[in-house]
Amino acid sequence: MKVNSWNDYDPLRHIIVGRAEHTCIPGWEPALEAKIDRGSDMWGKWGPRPLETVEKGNEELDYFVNVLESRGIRVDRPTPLQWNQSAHTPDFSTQTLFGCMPPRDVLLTVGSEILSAAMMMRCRFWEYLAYHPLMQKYFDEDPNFRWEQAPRPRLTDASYQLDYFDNLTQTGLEEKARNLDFVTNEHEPLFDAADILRLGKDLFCQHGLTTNRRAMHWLQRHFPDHRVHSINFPDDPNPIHIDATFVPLRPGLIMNNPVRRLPPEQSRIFAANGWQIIDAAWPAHDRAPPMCYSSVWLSMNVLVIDHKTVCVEASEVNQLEQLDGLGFEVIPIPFRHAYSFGGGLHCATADVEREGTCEDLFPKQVPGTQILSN
Ligand code: DAV
Repeated sequence: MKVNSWNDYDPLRHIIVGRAEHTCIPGWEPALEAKIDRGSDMWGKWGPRPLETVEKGNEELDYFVNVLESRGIRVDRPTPLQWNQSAHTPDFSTQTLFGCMPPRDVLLTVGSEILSAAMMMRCRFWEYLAYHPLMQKYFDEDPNFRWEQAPRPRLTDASYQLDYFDNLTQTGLEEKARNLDFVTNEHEPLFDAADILRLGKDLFCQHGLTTNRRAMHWLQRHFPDHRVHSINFPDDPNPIHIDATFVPLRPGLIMNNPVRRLPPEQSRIFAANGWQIIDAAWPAHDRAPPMCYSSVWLSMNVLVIDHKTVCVEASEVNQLEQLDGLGFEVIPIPFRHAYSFGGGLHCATADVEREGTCEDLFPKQVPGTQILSN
């Protein structure tokens, strides 16, 4: 086996798929309202998710695994901890942990390296432990595998704006987000791996409430041969992860969420290098499933298997049709029950191996996005 993945579309050989066992709705912590707002059916609840929802989520995850394996892709699964336990560090305590679905949030694969992210939710601080048995195995089997960990954040109250949500209206939230003013601040490097779009030598990071600029500077020093970019989608009031917003489909083609467009000055680098940005299809559903943290735009959270094949949630008929029209073989995967655990088909996975090498896909650099220059 070999750890090697430089993007989200080269032919997939080996992947990790999450598991739903013991998953908890987190108790109160400073940034909780960013994940569970006051209108959510999870507001005020915390603790283990109902067993029947865990079973349904796992059935869909297992079906997804079978489809991937039937295509010759090797699939590994994490080892869930008992997430329904309190946890402590010298700096904070939590009532519960979270889960190991979705792996995409915590594991960032760049070439032969898998890096555990410095996540901003306290309940997710120990989540990387569910992947340790796999990391140990990869370390033993692949002499070139780099098993890495970003600086563990302290996540004291100083990392958050504790009054951020006080009397905050929807318009107020939209305005703050447009001004890049989020519940997390720049006190220490914080990032979720799912905010980082890997395109060969260039890493495009979404600046939002799960990833700050200090993390991008850390990533730039950690990956000195890459170019780290900061991008943002000003119309998204709740920027959590780039993979329901800006999704590469194959070399030269990206789909963008039509209600969260990349501003023109930030899209110049894509145009200058011959990349086309198209609007994603409209979601088939007008609301997310029960007890779900994410928006209806999980419709575009697809898993690309190679330049011609893509997995799409089975009921997302508009997205299926759009990708079919673009020449893809589309594999429908029922996944609405799994959504509630923290995301769609891309979120539910983390790359171990794809074919291909580190390509320079953006030889013409355009001022504006590179973290070192702004
Ligand atoms: O639109 O709720 C979900 C992304 C999950 N990784 C959204 C973003």
